[in-house]
Amino acid sequence: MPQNNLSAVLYGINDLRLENTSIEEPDDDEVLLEMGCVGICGSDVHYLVNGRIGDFIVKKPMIIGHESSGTVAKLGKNVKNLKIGDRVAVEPGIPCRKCNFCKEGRYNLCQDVVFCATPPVDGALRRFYKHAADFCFKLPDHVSLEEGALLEPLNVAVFACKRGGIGIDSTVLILGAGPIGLVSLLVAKAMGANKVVITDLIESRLAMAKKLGADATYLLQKDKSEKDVVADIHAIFGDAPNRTIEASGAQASIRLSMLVTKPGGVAVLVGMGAPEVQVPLLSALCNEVDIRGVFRYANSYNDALNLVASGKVNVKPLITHRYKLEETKQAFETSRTGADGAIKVMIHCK
Ligand code: NAD
Ligand code: 572
Ligand code: ZN
Repeated sequence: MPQNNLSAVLYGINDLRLENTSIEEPDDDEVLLEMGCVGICGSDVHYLVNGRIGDFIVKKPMIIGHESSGTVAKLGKNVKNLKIGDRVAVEPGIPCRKCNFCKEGRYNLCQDVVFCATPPVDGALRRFYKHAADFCFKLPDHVSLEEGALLEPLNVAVFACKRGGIGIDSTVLILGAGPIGLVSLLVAKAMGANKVVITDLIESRLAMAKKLGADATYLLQKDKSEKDVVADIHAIFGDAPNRTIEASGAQASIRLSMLVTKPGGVAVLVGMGAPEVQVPLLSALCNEVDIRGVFRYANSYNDALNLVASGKVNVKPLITHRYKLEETKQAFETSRTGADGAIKVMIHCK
């Protein structure tokens, strides 16, 4: 096995370095992976630009990347579910497995989760990376390593749509057409939603949404009143949407999710922006609009993989840019600036 373990190490604000790190030995229940693909997530860029997200601060060098896939290179002695050469998608958060949240299956709420590239935990953007074998999902031959990496954001969407109870009677508004809004669109359609409409401030993002199958798009204009925006969206649906997925984190959009959703409907909050926002809570209360938060995902990797493997969801068009591991800095620059209509930037580690 080659000894090179080129890794993308974040030292602090705007200080991302490519350097060799040691190849770790897998523990008994782990596998060593030769990494295939790592997608860049908005949170990776946020750590690079700001050195922190809320209380999670990059205080010591941290390997970045949590949307990943790879090929099994070595097996820990207890591993039964995988063999050398298997290609896998990596579920990046390992919960404690012991607390009540874990035991109840709501392991995304585990307070002791170890999540790739959330400080101080190292991530997966390197040539070799070890991971718990039961958080690796074997990819069928016809599912690529790129698709394997994209299963991570796809899981956020699967979980959000499940939280929203989306089905054939759903009329769905998605607020924000970034990667998370776009995968939510794909999953809502795959789960049978009757109509899916998506909004953004950026025309090119809506163009991608159209390409991915949105029934309609709505370009938000910042100077339009909230009341007029609600009326416009109701006109597009011919009614109010009974499900809304907020995927921008912007206050204006979180407010809209509560105002625009049909009485008795559900507003699913995925976007994370400011820790405190002003919202029309009384309106949500009086209209019995259920507000449901989403924190990452739990028990959804198999569902996300099945959606891709069955062809019900095609995530490939989301990838707008591809780079080699050696080009990581350029890859982050493309993702940060959104240059050239960048949506999902994918890094190939081999
Ligand atoms: P992104 O920044 O690429 O996309 C957000 C999109 O929202 C952009 O296209 C932007 O133009 C658009 N937008 C901004 N203001 C808007 C407004 N007022 N109305 C409509 N659209 C608006 O981010 P992303 O990677 O797609 O992630 C979306 C959000 O989801 C982020 O806040 C991210 O932190 C969050 N997120 C949360 C979880 C979770 O577990 N809850 C997981 C992943 C991502
Ligand atoms: O794919 C997982 C993921 N989670 C995001 C953002 C992007 N990608 N979250 C937003 C930030 N939070 S956090 O709680 N945190 C930094 C741990 O503020 C996690 C979920
Ligand atoms: Zn992410």
